[in-house]
Amino acid sequence: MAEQPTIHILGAGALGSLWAAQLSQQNHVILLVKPDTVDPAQSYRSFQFVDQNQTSTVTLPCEPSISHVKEEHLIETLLVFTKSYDTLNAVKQLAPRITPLTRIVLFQNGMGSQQEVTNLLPNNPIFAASTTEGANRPDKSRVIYAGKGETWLGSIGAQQPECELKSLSSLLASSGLKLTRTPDIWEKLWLKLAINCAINPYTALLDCNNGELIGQPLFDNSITLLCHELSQAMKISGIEKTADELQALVIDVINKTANNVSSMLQDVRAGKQTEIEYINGYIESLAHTHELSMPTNLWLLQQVRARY
Ligand code: KPL
Repeated sequence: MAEQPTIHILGAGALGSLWAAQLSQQNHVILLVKPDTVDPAQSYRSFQFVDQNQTSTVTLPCEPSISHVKEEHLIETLLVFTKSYDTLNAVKQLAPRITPLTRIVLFQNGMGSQQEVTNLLPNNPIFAASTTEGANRPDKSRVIYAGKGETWLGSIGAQQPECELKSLSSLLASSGLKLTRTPDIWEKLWLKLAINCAINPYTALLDCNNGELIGQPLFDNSITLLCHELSQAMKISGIEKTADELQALVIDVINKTANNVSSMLQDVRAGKQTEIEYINGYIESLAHTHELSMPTNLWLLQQVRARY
């Protein structure tokens, strides 16, 4: 029997655990976890995986996410689900196990962490994924697959032959999750970024679900201005979307995710650091570099910085 491919997963939060559970049905999946949580005598992790009304127990081997010595076990495929602000350091800490052939897939929200990793490892095959899969982790022992979505995958690192992307996408598709290859992953990342810029900070400041934004004066009075700024930022980055198109997209996502608590509001409520610097913060750094003024975005950024 052919040996199963090995996939390492860094960042076993809700989304990382969803992919780990799904991929482990046909692959050898190893979780990379904080070293102080790996017991050398019992290096396995278990969690309950709830998919619709079915609950199963998933048990996976784990290894420390920090490596000081050149390991025998080099990493072939690394899926990274850490928060955007942790990603660069998390990848650096695995450096002794990463070779120029290690392929890395980044699932981060926002923008900036992708460039940080491609700058760190300019010769590696690096890919980014943009996903609408919904999962949550009410506690460490339970992962709930809350809403089926879709994932787009594309290359962002050193130029790769098309067969590399094909082979990676068939490996990831063995999860059973819906996966689409795209030659234009940056555009997908940018659209997701714009949506996150236009929903997440408002929900954090107003402490409300996505669907409750419409009708709030703060949102209603500034969303058009913000969409103009976001359209300008996208144009600088080579992506043409009018402010009207962006605003229609934002309203559509708000309606489709009306009952969602945005990831930023979830972080705020859990007392965790938010990803604001990789969302509205990225837009502000672009505005700064190009000597442009994007006052609505800057105001949202400053308010979130000041409050959380
Ligand atoms: O991606 C999201 C997030 O919460 O980060 C949206 C699209 C806003 C859905 O909640």
